[in-house]
Amino acid sequence: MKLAYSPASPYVRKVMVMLHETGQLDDVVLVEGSGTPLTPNAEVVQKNPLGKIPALERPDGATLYDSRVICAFLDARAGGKLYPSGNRRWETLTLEATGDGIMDAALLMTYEGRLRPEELRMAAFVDGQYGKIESACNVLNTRWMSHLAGPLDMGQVAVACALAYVDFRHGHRDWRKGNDALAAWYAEFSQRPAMQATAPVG
Ligand code: 99T
Repeated sequence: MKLAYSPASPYVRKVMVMLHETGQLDDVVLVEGSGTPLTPNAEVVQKNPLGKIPALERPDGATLYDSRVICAFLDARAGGKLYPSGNRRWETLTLEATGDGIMDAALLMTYEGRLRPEELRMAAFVDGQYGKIESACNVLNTRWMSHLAGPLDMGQVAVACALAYVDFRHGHRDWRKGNDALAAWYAEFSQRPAMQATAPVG
């Protein structure tokens, strides 16, 4: 299988962690696929009309996107390891959506700073996006610690990849402040070999 990839993308990182944790790394060839809304990657657009990565081309030629679909596919292929059954499944999916939402807000902040000319940038928009991250971190810290402390699942992976991306692109914003339990969980989770092997670069 071919994975359209960038070492800076937290969405791609979710897929990479899934591949590491389920022993499927050797089944995938990585193909650089970076692009932005201003400079779309033509090869990626052929596979995913939205021009976004990750996109996973399967052996039969069909391409899967986005990261949630790819992770669900890879998990099923591995025999169902990182999406539990029962009630915990819905919690895991909600936690994954929370991690992805943090990524979405952080990526909009990145694009505002990198793609928009300085005179057109809107500080209130960036602050509004960071407000979503603060609010999500606060809820993770107060309501989700018991789930985060449980057996490995894709919700935890998404949250860890999201927090790492906030550090990577917006390190001057201190999401740890007032979120001691979340910060301690993240510090420990980041030590997993799959997380260490996929730290963002770019
Ligand atoms: O928006 C574009 O045109 C290109 N952007 C992307 O491909 C980003 C790369 S993160 N990926 C997504 O937005 C995927 C979102 C989707 N919902 C999913 O797969 O879950 C690049 C980060 C960086 O370089 O800072």
